[in-house]
Amino acid sequence: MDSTKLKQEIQERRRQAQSAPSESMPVEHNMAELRKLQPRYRGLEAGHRACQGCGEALAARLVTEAAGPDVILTNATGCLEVFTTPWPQSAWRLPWIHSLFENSAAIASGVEAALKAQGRKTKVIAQGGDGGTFDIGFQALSGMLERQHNILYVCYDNEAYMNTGIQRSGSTPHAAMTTTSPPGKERMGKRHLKKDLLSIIAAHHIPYAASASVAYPADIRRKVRRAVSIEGPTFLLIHSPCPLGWGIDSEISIEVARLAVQTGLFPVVELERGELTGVMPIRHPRPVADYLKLQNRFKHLFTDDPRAREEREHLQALADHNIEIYQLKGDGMDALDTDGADTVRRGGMVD
Ligand SMILES: Cc1ncc(C[n+]2csc(CCOP(=O)(O)OP(=O)(O)O)c2C)c(N)n1
Ligand code: SF4
Repeated sequence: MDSTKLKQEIQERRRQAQSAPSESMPVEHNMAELRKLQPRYRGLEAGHRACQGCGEALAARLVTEAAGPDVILTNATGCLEVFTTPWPQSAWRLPWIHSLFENSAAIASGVEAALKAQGRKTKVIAQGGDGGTFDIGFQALSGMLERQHNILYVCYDNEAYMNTGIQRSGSTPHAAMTTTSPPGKERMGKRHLKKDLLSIIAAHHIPYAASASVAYPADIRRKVRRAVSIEGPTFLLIHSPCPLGWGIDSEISIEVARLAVQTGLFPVVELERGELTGVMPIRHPRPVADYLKLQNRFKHLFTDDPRAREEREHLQALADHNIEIYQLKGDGMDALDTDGADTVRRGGMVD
């Protein structure tokens, strides 16, 4: 499907969704009823400075909403820190501590040890972007997991170092264009593969590690609640589109995130003590080209260059491989598969 057609399909779906009567929303606007549908608690307030359509901003709001107020956050530097805390302002409604790029997990470990010594049950959440997690903060993260600290680590994965100008990271997908992996004579975007971080994390035998996507908010909330209820180290990798770095319109950010899951390029899975225990099944797998075509970072894969087709086939093979190894293909209708899960009613306390 070409990208114009796909955009039209997305707009048509949105139009239908807006005109369809919803069981969960009263037809006449009753404010008391509407308030009941709102999240009970917000850890990240509106009015921060993220770009429109920023996946990271939405993901962080969902995480803090689900984790609840008795939480202390640490935050590796990166976009999330910069757009929420331009001194002297802060969009956080929780105790929140800045860390260096490389040591969010180390600071969280110290906070958790201090809370333990005081006999307090406050949960610690460490946060970082993919640069701060896959690459630069990985040593501190591995230590935190190995020492079994009672911490949830959340990685907001937008697949490049966005805050400093879109440099490639260990998480950038193969063939993507970034400012440090430009396509040209020598190569078609990033040469290397996206690091399989979740498997590396799972190899620490921690109680719970999972992936999620901003396209599926109820799934994120469920996984956060699960993770914070566990005593011990847990890890959540949230696929979070960056309109600026991916070269997409802000308004299709969520649709693009959903396509990453529906193509198999970003598998949504759960692992307990290293064993695969859950997946979000894909009801109708989509070709990777539907996902790639919407993004400028892959536009060189749709030229006459013979390497372009080869790279597209390579990416399709990677998606097919994910579908096979995680057994992602759904057998039929499933309320929690890639077509059903995002229709779960919105609002912090009702899923
Ligand atoms: C040791 C170190 N190297 C580099 C930097 C500069 N730096 C700050 S934020 C950042 C990029 C952050 O990327 P990522 O973690 O992926 O988060 P994003 O901004 O994409 O959300 C870099 C390179 C730094 N602060 N410290
Ligand atoms: S550059 Fe990307 S990650 Fe950073 S605030 Fe904008 S959309 Fe979000």
